[in-house]
Amino acid sequence: MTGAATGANRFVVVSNRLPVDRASSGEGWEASPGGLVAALAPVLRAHKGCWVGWPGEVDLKVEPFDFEGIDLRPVTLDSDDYENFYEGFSNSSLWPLYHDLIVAPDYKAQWWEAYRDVNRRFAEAACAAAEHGAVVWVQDYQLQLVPGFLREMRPDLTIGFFLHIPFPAPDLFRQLPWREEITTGLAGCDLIGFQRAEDEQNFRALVGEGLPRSGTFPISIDPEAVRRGAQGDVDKLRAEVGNPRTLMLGVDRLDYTKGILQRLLAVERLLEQGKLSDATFIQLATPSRERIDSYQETRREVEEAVGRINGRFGEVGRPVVHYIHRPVAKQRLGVFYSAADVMLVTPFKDGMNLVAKEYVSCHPDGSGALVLSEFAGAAVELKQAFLCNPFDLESVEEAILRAVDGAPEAMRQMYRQVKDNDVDKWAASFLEAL
Ligand code: ADQ
Repeated sequence: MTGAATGANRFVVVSNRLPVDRASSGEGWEASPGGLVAALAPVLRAHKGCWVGWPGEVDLKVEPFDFEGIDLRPVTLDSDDYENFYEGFSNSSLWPLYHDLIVAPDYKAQWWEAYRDVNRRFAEAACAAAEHGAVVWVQDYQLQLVPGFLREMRPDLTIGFFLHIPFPAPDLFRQLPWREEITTGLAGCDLIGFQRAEDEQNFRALVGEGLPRSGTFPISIDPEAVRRGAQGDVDKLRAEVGNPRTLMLGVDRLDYTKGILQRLLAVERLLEQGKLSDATFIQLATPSRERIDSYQETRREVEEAVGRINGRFGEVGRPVVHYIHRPVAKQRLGVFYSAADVMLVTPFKDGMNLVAKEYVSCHPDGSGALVLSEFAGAAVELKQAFLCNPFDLESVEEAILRAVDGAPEAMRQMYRQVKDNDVDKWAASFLEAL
């Protein structure tokens, strides 16, 4: 299938979502919050680059357009694609499998076929954008077949792939009925990047040495940008929740991998035992993948626990848990991070977890404390956190109790870590290796 259309761009990023959302006014587009755009925008502008991805609304057909100097190439997904490729194979087969079966994956041939078709369309769109000899950087688990298709269609390209989520142990991966097709698809790239050395080892155990080359490139954030958002009124927020001695915070997509229920249960047990006094917990949980059963189940469990804990331990006008199930504006997140004495990041499994790094970046002065699951990729770099095992509630309780007293030196060390290893450095090191 060589001879596919050749475009005019020297650098092409391909990801499931374009880095823009429809403006809230309904007119035009606005940058979607996220470090990936911030990290790649300068490279894209400097190298006449473009971005291929889905604009985020089903059936939306949009012509390529320029957004702040970046050429965006929309790929249309219809409602069948959304159901089978996105909700189905990507998020009901691959997502649970790659997160070590926290819920059981479903494997359906119809989903797989949609995944293959949609991946082919993304590859075609990338080909149409890429000039001869261009560099194409494909992102994440939704697009693992794209490198293989690109290699077939356009042997002239240099192809990179980065996996944002964990790569499972070989024995788990082998469950996948289309395991050969996935590894063959990935093997189409020149360089594959992982968040942790363990993910890379899991992949190597399947494909052996040789091609493609691989590496570990832990993703990061732009700490300055997160802190700029922290300018709002921290004292006001604390006053709004009754000026507790300890303000605890959780910030997640509402996803079963994130261990939101487990941290609520740990807090509940501490309250039961009278070990946590004058503490308030704010949980921000942005809605996610809401049509999938396991997500609905997780939401029910979380909301039941919030209600129960407030019923048992709250007072009129003074709940113990404040729970927001709506997206919170990025600028406002910094205020929450800055105000929180203890940040609870307790995923069962997480590729990296940028929330942990965002929190640390709002505490350069050593204030605050981070409770962090040892199963988050971030635990490799943020070693000074209060590490815990979310499968063992006692370990979460202990970590919370220790965190209540603060950890100035640990916070300062982690701040330096994040500052010295920001998202620019991540992108630059991957692209240099490529
Ligand atoms: P996610 O699973 O989405 O990302 P995470 O890394 O924490 O998880 O990134 C979430 C982003 O969304 C953060 O920038 C955060 O600020 C924002 N966010 C989360 N909850 C929010 C809320 N309630 N309101 C507003 N904003 C919220 C996947 C992988 C991760 C990996 C990243 C990047 O699962 O392991 O770190 O990609 O590679």
